[in-house]
Amino acid sequence: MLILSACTGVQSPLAPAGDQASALHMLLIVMTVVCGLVYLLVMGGLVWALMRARSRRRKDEGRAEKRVDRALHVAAGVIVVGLTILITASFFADRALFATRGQDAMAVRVTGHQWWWRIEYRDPASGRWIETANELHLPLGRTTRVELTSGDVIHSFWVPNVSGKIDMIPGRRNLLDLTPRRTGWFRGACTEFCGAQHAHMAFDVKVEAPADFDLWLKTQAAPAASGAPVTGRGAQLFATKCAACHRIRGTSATGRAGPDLTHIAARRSIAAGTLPMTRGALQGWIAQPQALKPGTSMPAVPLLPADADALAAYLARLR
Ligand code: HEC
Ligand SMILES: [Cu+2]
Repeated sequence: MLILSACTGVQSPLAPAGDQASALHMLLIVMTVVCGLVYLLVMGGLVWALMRARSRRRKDEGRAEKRVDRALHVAAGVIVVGLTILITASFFADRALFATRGQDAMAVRVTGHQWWWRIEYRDPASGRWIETANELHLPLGRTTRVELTSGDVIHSFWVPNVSGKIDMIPGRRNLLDLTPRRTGWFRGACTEFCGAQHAHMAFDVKVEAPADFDLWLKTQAAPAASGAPVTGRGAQLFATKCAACHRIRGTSATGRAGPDLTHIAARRSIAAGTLPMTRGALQGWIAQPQALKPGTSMPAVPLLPADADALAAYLARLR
């Protein structure tokens, strides 16, 4: 099972790609080795004792008692040494997790919702918050401080390759520092059972070079209108049927109940990692979200197939 869980490496604490995950990985190895050795020692001792007991039964009571005494001393020694190693390793791992806490870091807010992620970046230029959803971008080698909370029930935020996990609790702000050291796509997930579609509450994580990240953030900060035509049938339908829940900056759609769709087509997946980002998947999602993710807060809006297609075509242009 361990091998299977690590074989792709996009969602695995066994393939660390960040400072915090490396510290936890080291702790995991130390704990496995120490506990493994203790286990082997205990089992070996047991087998040895059974064999001795069988070969010389009740031969010499005094010597047997002495042997038991010696074995107990060895066991006590193993426990003291083992626990000292574990405590030391856990102390240093813990320090590594909070090593960046006093430093300046990029601020990102992530809010858990049943069953998607609202993600907001602080624009370094204007100080404004830029909203997106379900996809977290991180600049390589820089520390990002994620401020976590929830809009409904308790969720938990975990990107196993980059850092440890921490709960998202309504009315509380929890902080988690992420310092990635390897570029690429990773997968994050909700790790606190939060309702029927908990398993469909994942997000994509992209670690990229700082220059690429800055470019991405600039694109995200811009309204949709600057890059894509926001007129036509799809745009009209959106304004009447979807704008109450979704925002597309640069248009009249300002709803906040669902994900910000300003640059939806630039994302890698739809509905918190449920479907890949393609025009066909968009159309399927718009036509029947309840069939793909039963219980989701997005209702099935009655639409003609041609209308769902026009909406998908419109959204697919919002890069
Ligand atoms: C009652 C509010 C509501 C209405 C109306 C609504 N949506 Fe949604 N929408 C949501 C919510 C909530 C989600 C997140 C669902 C999830 O992932 O579980 C969502 C998700 C989406 C997504 C995926 C976004 C992402 O980041 O993955 C798309 C695309 C979308 N909606 C399009 C539409 C379109 C097009 C319409 C109009 C036909 C529409 N929605 C109407 C609430 C709504
Ligand atoms: Cu959740």
